[in-house]
Amino acid sequence: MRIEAIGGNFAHEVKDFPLWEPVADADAAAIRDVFRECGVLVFRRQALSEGELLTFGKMIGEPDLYAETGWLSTYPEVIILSNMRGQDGEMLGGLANKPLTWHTDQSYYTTPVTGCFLYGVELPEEGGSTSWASLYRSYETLSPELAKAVDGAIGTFSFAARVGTNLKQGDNHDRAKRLAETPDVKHPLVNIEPGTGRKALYIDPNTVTGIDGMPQDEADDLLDRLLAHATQPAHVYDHDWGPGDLVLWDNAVVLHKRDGFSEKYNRLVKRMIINLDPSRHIIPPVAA
Ligand SMILES: O=C(O)CCC(=O)C(=O)O
Repeated sequence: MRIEAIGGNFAHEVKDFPLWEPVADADAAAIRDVFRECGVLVFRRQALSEGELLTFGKMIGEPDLYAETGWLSTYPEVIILSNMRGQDGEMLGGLANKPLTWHTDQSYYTTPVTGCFLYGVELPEEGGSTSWASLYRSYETLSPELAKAVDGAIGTFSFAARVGTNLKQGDNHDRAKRLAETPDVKHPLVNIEPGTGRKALYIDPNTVTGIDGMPQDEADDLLDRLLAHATQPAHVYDHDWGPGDLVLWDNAVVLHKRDGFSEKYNRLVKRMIINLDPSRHIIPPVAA
């Protein structure tokens, strides 16, 4: 096994490592260590059953269940993202072919499940790439002025803002229930990794609606500047998917986005969320 930074980027690739074979404890520990430091790990050209995906998830942390009950696959921990329909005409999974702008998952929960991976099964010829931006690098390269503005700042993270509160006719009961069950939550905009003391920015465009004690126009301006800084090319890894690629990331220390793709192509990826060890990873805390 070799673990290398991809093109000098923050993301790393684990090479020559078939995940369908039993993983030695020392290799598993090395993988967890690099993942903890860099936040995005790539394994290319794997051929994994859902049972093997679950075994991989358990090597990283504790796989968890999704709120989106309509996107489930065979194993309850595995969901499908796809624009394809099954033989019954129903969508096979979620998110279809639309572009997804920069975001981080579950920031609107009091205790986000931060580990996540995608496993590519069928990919479009064009489009559908996924990108990740390092929030460690972003914090470490902030100008003194931005660092001063963000250190100690508390943001409001809103599920309602993220999904839109206007329920339309045809929206299912699950969506109304989730909106009712998910009030706004406050998290610090800078979090500290418990083991190393390293700091990471924590922002989520379209979800952070304000900053405590700051007028709305100033907060909006600060959030825009932080996003522009965080997503500049030097902080971003773009993944051009091939079948069998597995990309693991930590939502507490990276943002991600996806390019849209034409409806004429099929795309199917499998996804799992994983609780990471809170003594070794940032779990965004609730701010008072
Ligand atoms: O489909 C992708 O590549 C990314 C999906 C995504 O952004 C998400 O599931 O949060």
